[in-house]
Order: sequence, then structure tokens, then C-alpha cells
Amino acid sequence: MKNLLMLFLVISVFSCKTNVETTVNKKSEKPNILLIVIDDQGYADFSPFKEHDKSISTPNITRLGKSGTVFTQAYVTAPVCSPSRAGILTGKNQFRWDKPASWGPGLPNNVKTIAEYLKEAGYETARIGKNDLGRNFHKYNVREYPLNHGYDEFLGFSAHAHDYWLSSNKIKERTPDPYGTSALLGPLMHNMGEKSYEEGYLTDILTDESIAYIKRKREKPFFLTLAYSAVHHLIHEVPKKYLDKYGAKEIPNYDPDSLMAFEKYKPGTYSAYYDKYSRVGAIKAEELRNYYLANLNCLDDNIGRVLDALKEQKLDKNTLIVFISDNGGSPLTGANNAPLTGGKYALWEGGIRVPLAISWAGNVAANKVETRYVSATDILPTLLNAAGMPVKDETLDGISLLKPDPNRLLVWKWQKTWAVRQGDWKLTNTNENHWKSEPSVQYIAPIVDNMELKLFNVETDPGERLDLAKKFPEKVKELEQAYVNWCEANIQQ
Ligand SMILES: [Ca+2]
Repeated sequence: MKNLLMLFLVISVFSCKTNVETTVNKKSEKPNILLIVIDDQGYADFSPFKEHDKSISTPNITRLGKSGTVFTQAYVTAPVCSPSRAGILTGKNQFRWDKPASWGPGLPNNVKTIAEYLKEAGYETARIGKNDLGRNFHKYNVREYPLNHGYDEFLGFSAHAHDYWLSSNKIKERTPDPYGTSALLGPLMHNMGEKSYEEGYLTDILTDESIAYIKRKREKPFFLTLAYSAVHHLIHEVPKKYLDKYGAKEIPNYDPDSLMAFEKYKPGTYSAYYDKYSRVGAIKAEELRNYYLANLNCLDDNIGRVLDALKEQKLDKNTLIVFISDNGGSPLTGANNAPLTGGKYALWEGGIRVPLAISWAGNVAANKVETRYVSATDILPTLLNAAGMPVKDETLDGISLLKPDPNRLLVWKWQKTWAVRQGDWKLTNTNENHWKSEPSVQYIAPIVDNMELKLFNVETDPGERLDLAKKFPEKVKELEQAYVNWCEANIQQ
């Protein structure tokens, strides 16, 4: 009898482990799904990784990571916001339809989103925060607007960035160019109208609204995409208590009456203010990271509030959470991508390898570090699988996050550059591209700045320090051909 009991225990433990690792939800109850998208977080600034930069303070992101599985080799489909977000949302490489592989892939009618699938699976859907698909900013009656691609509700902004402090009608009316750049200020878009906030800090506002959404009484499971704009520039815009903690001096907010004369812009424009503080120089390179740390710390406290709200509502056990940064840390904000080279704006590992975590109590292994490479396109099939929704689309690029394939082919196309990864190898023609100013001191410069083919073993050399193209010409040829073949078969002509 005792032996039988032991055998039963062993079998139970074993099958439990198997369930945890393969994760197909057999429960009839569908989980709530929370997809948290962060903006421009550095690879080394993700505390669930053992080798993270110790200057960050993000205990809540650590808590989230430990409650599930974190991925040390998670790739997004582009090194900047819009195309990467299109990849996350659709489970596809956005250059399938955006042949120039541009900043603005947009969202065609025939490409289905996670929100559309989950709505069909019986979910209530909402997007709170940044909606940035690179086209048709600030417009309601376009496919890119969340209400037209599967979300029942939207509160946020449709652009690359929004001022962290200025979300009122009043400031919009006083500003000569409220939509002057790819960033904006003023009221947030809210369903088919707007919502003005006289005061408040954007990261706090997005959290408050998300908590209110989570707390709502409902019959159906929810799918909430919470897309923070932190830690995108304007990185210096942070509540004072965080600035004080990191010894960062407060910088005055934008004010239309203040005279800021720059050659390119009229005095008093938001464009001038945004441009000034979205490059290194106005804030000294060596001081920039203090602002970044303050901004990230504030974001972390807000993520803690969301996690606490789920617990308080007793939803923590049946909510699947995915946490991802849309691209690597920016060279212009003081983010740290170490040991990866480069950053946002280019296909070096620092631009496309990002923090990623998935958590779902009892279904996804907790406290686990997955070192095999995965893609942000895997989020869609993973979520649909959890929701019990079959995926039939053969042009999907994603597979399950929980079953990584160590030999799969991943491809990237970003403007005139491209990259391909298969197994341990990465081939790329990427150059260095740190955009509009000198990079911050955290930036690790790539070994070369040209568009010749470079071959790296990114398993043993994630920092891409040793170009092996000359040593392994056959591997170069093989991977280049794999990239060409993929494009010929999949990019719409
Ligand atoms: Ca971004």
C-alpha cells in the first residue's frame, strides 16, 4: 500500500511537471490575459535576469519574472516601436506586408490581431496606453485605431510618444503644435472621443485606468493590453521623489510661453522641446542614466500596483501575464543593453533582443529561465493556445513560446538592413545607427560601422565582438540564401 502511494506520488509529480512545461490549458475556464508592453527597456535593465545592471531598482518586475518564465534570448521583429508592435500584435514579421520595412508598417485589413482572435474566443478586450503602428496617427476611423482591430475599448494615444505630464485640453489649446512631431501632448484618445487630465503623470494615469478596468465586474474573461510609454524619452519627465532618489535635477516641463529658440523650430513649439530632450546633450551623457533609473523605478512601482490589484481581486491565479519591451534600450536615454552591442534603431543584438517574461500560475513554470531563442511573434499563438483558440493561419511566423525550436529560422528586415538567425548563428549587414546625437555612456559601440556581411555565433558571443564571416564563408552563403528564400516566399510583391 505504502509502495503504491509512493508510486502515485511520483507519477503525480511527474505529470504535474510535464503540464507545467508544455502548457496547453485543459481547464474550461479561460484565463484573463494581461499583455504589458514596455518601451525601450535595456536588456541589462531587466532585473529577473541574473546578470542585470545592479543600479536599477525594479522589485516588482523581479516579482513578475520569478512568478513565471523569463527568456534570455527573446527577439522582437524590429529595433523601433511601430514595426515591432505590429509584429507583437499580429504574430507576423510586419515586413511581410511592409516591403520597405519602414517606421510605419500600418495594419492592413487582412492581417488579424491578437485582440480580434481573442474577441472571437469570447474575451472582453481593451488597450490602454501607447498605440503606435506607425501610420494614421491621431485618427479614429482607420484600421490602425484599436477600436478597428479588435479592441472593445481604448484609452491612450496613437503616436510614438506622449508627454508624461501634459494631458489636458488646456495645454493643448495653448500649444502651437500639439501634434508637432511624432510625439504629442494634450488629452488622451478615449474610444471615439477624448479624455482630458488636468494633472497627473502618464505612467500613473495608465495604471489607474488599468486597475479600474481590472476591477470591473464582468462575465467574460478580459484581454488587456497595457502599453506603457515608459521608458521612452522624454526620459527626464519623472515625479520628483524618483528624481531625488537618483540625484537627478528637475527640468522644467514644456511651457508654450517659454522661449526656446532653435534653428529648426519656432520658439515655444513642443517640437523644439521634444527635440531638445530626446537627444543626448541637453542632459549630459553621464547624467542621463539617473533620469532613466528614476523613470524605470516609477514604472516598476506602477507595475507593482497592477500586480497587487490582480491579487486583491483574486485574479492573480487565473491571469496570464506577458511582459515585453518593444525594442532594445535606446542609445539616447541612458538605457543599458550590456553585454549586447548597439541598441534601438539597428539590428545589432542590443536593438532586437529584449526583456520578455510570461507568467501563469500552475500553467507556466515559475522561477524558470529559458535560454533558447524565441520571438515576439510567438506571443500570439501562445495566448490563443491558452484561450483554447485554434490558429489556422499558415503565414503566422510565431510558434508557442513554451516550445522553443532551437533550429528555427528568424529573419529581420529593417530599412536597408537585414539579419537572419538560425541555431547559434546570426548573419547581418546591419550598420551602426544611433540616430540624432552621440549615444549615452552606457552604449556599447558595435565592432564596425558598415553594411558588409558579418557572421556571429551569438550563443557564445552575444556581444557580437568576433566577426566570423571570413572564417566560415559557407555558413555566410547558407544563411544569406535562407534569408533570400524566406523573402521570396513571404514578402508581398
Ligand atoms: Ca520602443
